[in-house]
Amino acid sequence: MTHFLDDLDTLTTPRTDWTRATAGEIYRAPFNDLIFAAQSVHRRCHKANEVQTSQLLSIKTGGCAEDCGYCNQSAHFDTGLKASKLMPLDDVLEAAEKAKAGGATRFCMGAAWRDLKTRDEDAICDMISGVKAMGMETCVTLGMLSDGQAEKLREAGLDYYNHNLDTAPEDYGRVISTRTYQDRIDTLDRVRGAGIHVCTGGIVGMGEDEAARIGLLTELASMDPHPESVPINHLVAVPGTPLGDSKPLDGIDFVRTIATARILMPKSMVRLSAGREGMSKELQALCFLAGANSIFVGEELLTTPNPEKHEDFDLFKTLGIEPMQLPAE
Ligand code: SAM
Ligand code: DTB
Ligand code: SF4
Repeated sequence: MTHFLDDLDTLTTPRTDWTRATAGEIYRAPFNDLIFAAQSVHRRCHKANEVQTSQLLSIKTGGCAEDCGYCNQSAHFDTGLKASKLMPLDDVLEAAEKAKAGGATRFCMGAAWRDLKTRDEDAICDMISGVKAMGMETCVTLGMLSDGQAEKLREAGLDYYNHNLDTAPEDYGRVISTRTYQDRIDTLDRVRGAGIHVCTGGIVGMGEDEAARIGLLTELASMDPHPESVPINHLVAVPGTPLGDSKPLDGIDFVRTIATARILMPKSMVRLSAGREGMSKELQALCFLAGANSIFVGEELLTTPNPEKHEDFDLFKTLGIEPMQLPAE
């Protein structure tokens, strides 16, 4: 009988009825079988040698009311980060122009907010429509949304909303206490309901166990439809945060996480997100082989370092990877 990891016709059809048991079987498969299956799925559903590039900008930094244990922007922890107010529109648009000139195709604006306040909606919509007018894809991550807000953002030209599940439901309380897993799912439902592409994923390397990584991936792959974009972040451990002295996840386990995401959500973009600064070229190459096909470019993520752009484009060249281009305007 054919092993299910060899049945590519079935694997490349997205399904939302994954169980943790099957996801665990995939995650724990012999490494070569796992990578071969993930790469086979990948090249049936995506261009084999193409990677999408997004660039982040922190439009409002620090002083956040939430207590996410990984985050240096929470007002609950003393990390020495300087908080700032919402950035003026012109500065945001200038940064987006630079990102576009540097080759990024999507501009993702992040704010250290618990939720989007009515008073900030117009300023955010102006940023979205300004970036959209440059011909870039737009993404924002602003915390929780309430009824009607997602529609407003969509009308301004928003393509993607990022809001992460972060970890498995049973691990969540260890990391965050100020909002629930269900709050996150409610925001994602509002985003989906407004016709905005969903970008949601999580963080590994937070001291979670393997079951929690498999649980997170199963939650993501149970969303119907699957999120269009799935960021897999490795924790950027920041001293002063509760998770600041977490031990990095073993590289092979990290690659297993990426490969399992690729197989569970064959058509989604899987983003090798935060944490690349600490990764070797070889580890990143294995992640691309395992099906990652998106990265953040630019020397800063939101508040922490990311590889220099020229290093990333050199790596692409070494690997024969083409950065994804936007369709001609
Ligand atoms: N405040 C909003 C929120 O939490 O939804 C938007 C910005 S928040 C920084 C976006 C995401 O970045 C978080 O959900 C988390 O998954 C990720 N993140 C934050 N700090 C991180 C860190 N130190 N390492 C890795 N990922 C991190
Ligand atoms: C996501 O999943 N990763 C990005 C983006 N969505 C907003 C954020 C990573 C943040 C890393 C820590 C920092 O630079 O502040
Ligand atoms: Fe605030 Fe977002 Fe950081 Fe949580 S992850 S503390 S919500 S900025």
